[in-house]
Amino acid sequence: MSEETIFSKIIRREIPADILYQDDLVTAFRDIQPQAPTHILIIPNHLIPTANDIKASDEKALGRMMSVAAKLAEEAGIAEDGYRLIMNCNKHGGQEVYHIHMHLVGGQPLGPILTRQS
Ligand code: DGP
Repeated sequence: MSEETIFSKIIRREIPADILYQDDLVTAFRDIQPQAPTHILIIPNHLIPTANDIKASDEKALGRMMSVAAKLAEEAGIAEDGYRLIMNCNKHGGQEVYHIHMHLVGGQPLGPILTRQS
C-alpha cells in the first residue's frame, strides 16, 4: 500500500487548492510554485506513486489527464502559441511529490527542454 501525499488531500478538498477541473478520474489545480504564467498540475484521483507504477488499468485516467490538459490549455489561451506537458519520475527526474502529476506549463517561450547536466 503506497503512502498518500498532500495531493490526496487536495483531491478530497481537505486542504485548499485552486482547483480548475475535477471529475471521477482526474483533478487539475494550479501549482503552488508556478514556473511560468500558466502552471497547472493534472493528477489521477487514485494514487499512482510514479510513472514506473502505471498499469494498463490506469490507461483511462492517463488518457483523461491528456484530454483535460488540452482543454485547460485552450481555456488558458495558450493552446495556439504552445506549451509543455511534463511528468517527472523519481530522483533523477526531479520528482518531489509521489503521486503522479502532469505539469501543464506555458504562457511564455519555455526554451530548450533540457540542458545537459555535467
Ligand atoms: P515534481 O517536482 O514534478 O514532483 O512537482 C511537484 C510540484 O507540486 C511542484 O511544482 C510544487 C507542487 N506542489 C507541491 N505541494 C503542493 C501543494 O500543496 N499545493 C499545490 N497547489 N502544489 C504543490
